[in-house]
Amino acid sequence: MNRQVGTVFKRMKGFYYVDVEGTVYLCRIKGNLFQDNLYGNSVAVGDQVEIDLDASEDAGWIYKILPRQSKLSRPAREGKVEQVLVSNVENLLIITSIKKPPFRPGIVDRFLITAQRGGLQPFIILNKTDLANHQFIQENTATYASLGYPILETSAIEKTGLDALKTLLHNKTSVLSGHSGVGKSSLLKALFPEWQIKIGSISSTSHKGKHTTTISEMYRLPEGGYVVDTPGIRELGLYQLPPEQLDRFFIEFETKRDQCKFKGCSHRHEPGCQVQQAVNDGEITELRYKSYCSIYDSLREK
Ligand SMILES: Nc1nc2c(ncn2[C@@H]2O[C@H](COP(=O)(O)OP(=O)(O)OP(=O)(O)O)[C@@H](O)[C@H]2O)c(=O)[nH]1
Ligand SMILES: [Mg+2]
Ligand SMILES: [Zn+2]
Repeated sequence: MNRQVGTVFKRMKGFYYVDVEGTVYLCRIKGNLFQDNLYGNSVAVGDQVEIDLDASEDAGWIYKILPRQSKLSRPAREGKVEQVLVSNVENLLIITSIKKPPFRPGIVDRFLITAQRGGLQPFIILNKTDLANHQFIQENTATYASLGYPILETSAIEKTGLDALKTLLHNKTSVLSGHSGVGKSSLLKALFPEWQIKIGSISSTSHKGKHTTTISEMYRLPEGGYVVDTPGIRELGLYQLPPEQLDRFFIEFETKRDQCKFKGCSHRHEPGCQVQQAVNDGEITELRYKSYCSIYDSLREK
């Protein structure tokens, strides 16, 4: 038997494409790999896997996933299982657009939480800056900039911000994620025009994307590093996050949350809440507080 270790860079039609030092093997999963965990995780793009090669030596079987260093994940099957979208990447590029589709802070906050839980370094990429003026862009990004999250403004159409994006990707493994139609694939195509990447269009009525990218795929960067393009996501659930732990993921709550009058304060209705006080004082933005409340409610419903 010929055993090898490789990286999953694509999954298509039941096959996992595993790269072993530059050679690609089409692999299937050994039937008993997930037997203890029937609804459990599957193999994700980015996974390091051990494979057995067939006698033909161009195909094989995945029989083990090596421990993951990081993961971008969300709940699946009504919250019962964790679905790992991509593993073993260092950077999470949260791709957003300023217009068409509009900037949605709620999903950015969910990505920031997911990055922290999964061991990823988050970057907020604001694309389609050609569609808005400077002031409008500022208004939408000020909160995140003031919290210290790195924000990069780009336009795949006008080719601005691309050098900085390239620098960010250089010699790292990164994943691009976000709603459909924000321009994830367009940004990669603008950087690497020779890559075979499909670009979609935007609905003229809803301004939503059309889910053009349908599978996650990892690409090797010509000057070092890897990047994963992913399908647009509609929403990002938070896997098994107890609502009372949510406040830990809002960095501006950090110095306030232990000063509340009641231990285990939900920062919603309790008197003597220092988080609510900070919102009233303008130290915590309404935007982030509203986002906290809406995520808190969604976690309680679960
Ligand atoms: N005006 C403008 N349009 C852009 C920009 N970047 C992308 N687009 C357009 O947005 C549409 C969607 O682009 P895609 O790159 O397919 O978006 P995506 O995020 O990969 O979408 P999914 O694969 O569906 O998740 C296309 O019509 C692009 O031409 C930009 O910077 N400015
Ligand atoms: Mg795409
Ligand atoms: Zn409180």
